[in-house]
Amino acid sequence: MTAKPVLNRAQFHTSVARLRDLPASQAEIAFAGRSNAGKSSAINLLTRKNRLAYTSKTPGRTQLINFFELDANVYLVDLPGYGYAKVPPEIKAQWEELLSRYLQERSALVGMVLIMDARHPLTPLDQRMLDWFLPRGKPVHILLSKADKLSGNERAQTLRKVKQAVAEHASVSVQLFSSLSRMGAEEAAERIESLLGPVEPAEGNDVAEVLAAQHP
Ligand SMILES: Nc1nc2c(ncn2[C@@H]2O[C@H](COP(=O)(O)OP(=O)(O)O)[C@@H](O)[C@H]2O)c(=O)[nH]1
Ligand SMILES: [Mg+2]
Repeated sequence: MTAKPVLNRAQFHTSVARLRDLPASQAEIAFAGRSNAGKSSAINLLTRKNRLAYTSKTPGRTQLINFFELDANVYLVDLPGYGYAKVPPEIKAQWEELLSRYLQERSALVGMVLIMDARHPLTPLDQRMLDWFLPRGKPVHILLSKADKLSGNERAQTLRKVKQAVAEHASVSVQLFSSLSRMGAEEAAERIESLLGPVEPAEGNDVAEVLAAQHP
């Protein structure tokens, strides 16, 4: 059993393109979001590593699942961005297969951070990510990103609207966030660290691993 994982220990571990290449993991938290929503910027800010996740003005390039190790067998997972208009249908189909199966089946996945541009929250593809993951009953923490681009009034309205939209799901929490102004950074880091720790062995682990974790 590890101590509580800390985001600023993040180190690049591996990138995978196929589910069968996923690394062994005890617990992981996945960051998801539309291309250009500010996911890489959020990961960089929260881990306090400026170039950990690649930040780009050209959206939609990353089709890989990137693993950043926070602690032994504990990962922050950067999922491929979605919603990029110019993606061909076969790539969209691959995306759907990869993301839906990862979200529905990955036993080590303890929670999801969903990054949505506060100016365009809950797009149909964001909704699909929720539809895939919410049935598992595990926590989802929504970051309404680029909140610096909204006025104080707009921020309050957007937060209220999104909270209302997800109110029926007790496992979902929502906050305002800005990588530029660092608004909400501390709240987000605390929430994510608490989702990850103390780390319970993943269901579906080999019984030997579970016993080893309980009796090191
Ligand atoms: N104003 C503002 N711009 C941001 C913020 N976060 C990201 N951006 C910009 O939005 C663009 C996409 O950000 P990126 O982190 O690469 O998004 P990703 O595609 O979701 O990984 C970049 O030009 C960033 O500089 C933010 O909090 N505020
Ligand atoms: Mg990115």
